[in-house]
Amino acid sequence: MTQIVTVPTTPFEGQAPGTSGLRKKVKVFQQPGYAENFIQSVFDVVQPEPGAVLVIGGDGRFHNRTVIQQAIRMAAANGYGRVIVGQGGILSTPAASHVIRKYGASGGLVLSASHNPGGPDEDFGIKYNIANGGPAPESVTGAVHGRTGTIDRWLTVEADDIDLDRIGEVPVGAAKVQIIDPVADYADLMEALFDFAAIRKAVSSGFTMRFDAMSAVTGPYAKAILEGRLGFPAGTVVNGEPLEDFGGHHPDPNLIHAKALYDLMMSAEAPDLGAASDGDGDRNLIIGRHRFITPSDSLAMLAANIEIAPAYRGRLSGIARSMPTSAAADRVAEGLGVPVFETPTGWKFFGNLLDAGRVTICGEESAGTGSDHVREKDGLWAVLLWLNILAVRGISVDELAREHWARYGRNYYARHDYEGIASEGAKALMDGITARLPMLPGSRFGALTVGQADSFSYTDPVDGSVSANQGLRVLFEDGSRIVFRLSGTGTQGATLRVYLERYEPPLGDIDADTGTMLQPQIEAAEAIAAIAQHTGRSAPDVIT
Ligand code: VG1
Ligand code: CO
Repeated sequence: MTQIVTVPTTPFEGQAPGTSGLRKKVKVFQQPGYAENFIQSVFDVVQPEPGAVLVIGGDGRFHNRTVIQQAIRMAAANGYGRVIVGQGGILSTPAASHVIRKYGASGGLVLSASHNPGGPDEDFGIKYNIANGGPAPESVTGAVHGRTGTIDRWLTVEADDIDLDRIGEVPVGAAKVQIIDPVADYADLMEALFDFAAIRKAVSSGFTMRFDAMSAVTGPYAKAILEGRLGFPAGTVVNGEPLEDFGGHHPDPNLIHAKALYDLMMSAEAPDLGAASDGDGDRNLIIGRHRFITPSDSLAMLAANIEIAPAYRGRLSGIARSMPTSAAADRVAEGLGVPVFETPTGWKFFGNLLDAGRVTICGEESAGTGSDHVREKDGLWAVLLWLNILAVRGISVDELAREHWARYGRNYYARHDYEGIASEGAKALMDGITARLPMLPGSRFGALTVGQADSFSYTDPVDGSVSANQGLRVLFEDGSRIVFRLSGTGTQGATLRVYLERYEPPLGDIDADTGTMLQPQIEAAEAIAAIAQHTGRSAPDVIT
């Protein structure tokens, strides 16, 4: 009988999971007992059945291995019978979701701060996923946060660190710890979903791509699938070695942090497809030769064509998007006669809809797309679906986009981020808009007249749970809109996100410059929110 060790502790302030788990600076996580308190709070809330299976993996960032070793001992002390860990402590977020589902685990710990930078002075994070493979819903994260406020002990066993790099099984306390190949199960799943033969044929006929793994977790996955199984030449995947500090970059696949890829795709040497993924492998960036596809458009275009992929033939049941995501997908849903759901930001809100079979594909404007194959967004999945569609249809990304807009019209879309602003200023800005909401309908801003203004509240159609205060919406009579939200993933100060959208019908101006098209909404946002005054910034830090 292994001795279970009870370690006394006291609560830490602020262990509230945000949009996607608890994210803090590494230095915060390095305080003795900090990670342990949070992990124990999770175990206290979910109360695993004796012998339950737990999956642990992360994006390989700095501090990953330290927390994994500790989490393994704690899992053993808390009654888990088997702990499945990705080799090297690696599991991309979608791969972790798949492994949880495939092996019937009761849940998993995903160690990641996603697109946030890594290293001793940067960010770390812990997220708990439930048995369906998806992020824990608010009922669980709320209870975990509550528990972190009263916790007075955590449990562990006396055991040495194990070799995370050797595949196989080792005992820790009374638990069996299984180190698995982090890529194989996921690669098999992808091969079961898509027409790899068609993609291979396109590759051998000269289809070219570049995949930028941004020195983050998708490198090994992309190499195994794109170069290994699909036959793209070696070197197609760049920055393919996961690094603890992502090479000092932000592993955020947008036009700022993946600028080298963007520049290539706009140049004369551009391959057919350019793609990238984020720190933990759940986001995707899609750029065709001379054609950037916004994530909102990507969701709509993938939904419109998803039935080309073998695993989705004849079974698109519905589409879900987060509220700030553009309504481009709604037009596809309308065209195809399937329902569309509008959820709050964060993948946890898609779980019930996916479990109930009410939607097949979902997405967010923040470069996240996914389907019912797992319960997380999935970067490589989106890239492979694009490849499958392009290979079968034999058209370019640009042609597909133009054809799509000519049929459905185009939702011009941009997100303006004001990062690391003072929390008081951010709060004052949001409070100011909230106070004005009842007066806004009927107000004019340039040529725009407000039709409706509210704070978005979501009632889950499956379990009836209500999530209020999920962003402030200003909807104009011409169908355009502005959404204001504060980020729930940042680790310093506050980040304001301003989402801007305007629709052009098929016969309208569908090939214009996005910034120009959104100028009236940008001016209205400033007039409504006094952004410059509250943030002290005259322009956004990042436009995506
Ligand atoms: C951001 C995105 C949101 C996404 C979340 C987690 O949240 O806006 O759409 O689900 O990150 O993505 P926020 O609260 O900062 O706006 V990931 O790839 O960081 O796990
Ligand atoms: Co991510």
